[in-house]
Amino acid sequence: MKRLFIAATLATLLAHRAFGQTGIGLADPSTATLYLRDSLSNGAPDTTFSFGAPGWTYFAGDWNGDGTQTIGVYNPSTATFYLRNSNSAGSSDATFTFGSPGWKPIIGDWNDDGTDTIGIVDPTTNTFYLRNSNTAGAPDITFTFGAPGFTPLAGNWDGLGGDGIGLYDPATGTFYLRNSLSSGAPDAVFAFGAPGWKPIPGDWNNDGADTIGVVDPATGTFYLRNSNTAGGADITPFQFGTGSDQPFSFQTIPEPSTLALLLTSIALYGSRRRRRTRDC
Ligand SMILES: [Ca+2]
Ligand SMILES: [Ca+2]
Ligand SMILES: [Ca+2]
Ligand SMILES: [Ca+2]
Repeated sequence: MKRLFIAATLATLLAHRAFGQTGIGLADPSTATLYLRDSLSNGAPDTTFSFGAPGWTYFAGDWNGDGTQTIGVYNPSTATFYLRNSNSAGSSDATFTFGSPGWKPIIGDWNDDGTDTIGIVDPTTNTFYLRNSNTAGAPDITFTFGAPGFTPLAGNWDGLGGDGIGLYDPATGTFYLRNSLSSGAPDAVFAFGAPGWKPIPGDWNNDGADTIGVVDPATGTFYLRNSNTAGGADITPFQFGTGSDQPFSFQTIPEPSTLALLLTSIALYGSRRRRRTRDC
């Protein structure tokens, strides 16, 4: 009975785990200023700070595996990554080169160990070079995917294992998502948004699966969807920034681990038993 109750509670918690929180960030490429908002709605930034330099490429990742994602930046002229473990101004906690000047950075948990690490895409050949450590060194995974000219993406599209990769064609607003870190056909192909809009993947409903979003650069309006299919926005479209900034998502409150969920279900069982004992 006890085991059954814990299993049922754990299954319910896992199926509806909406405990974490995903925020959105904008980097102003002209001033190297970051604007972070903790909720997916209209409003002012919750955090504003400077990091990096004008013209660099911004993203967020969980560099230290503590469940929250913080800022990183890539200098495309020197192929240098600068990663920081808090969302504040200050020096980088890790600085190293990876790839070649002009290549495009992507971030993901390639080996599903809870820590996000770096990747780089050669835009002339669409070769992906992924590394499982945030240090200089040889890539751990190398493959080609898609056609040059597309924007590379990463995310846990199926909510299983680690992150997969993707491409966004800005000319047509089409996403090409693949769950495996290898060459091959995409697992999902669909259009979302309009040509010229900016892609922003994220786990908007905190269920462990990353899904797509787009930003209209003319208005700064975010359209976020909870499944990797064509359709409308699931979250009421909201405006943040001017549309000229670089958008990215970040986990601001971590999702609980399966162990934490198990402990919660045991605690719930204990409190239910105590209640029943009192009622008798
Ligand atoms: Ca972290
Ligand atoms: Ca990892
Ligand atoms: Ca996956
Ligand atoms: Ca999700």
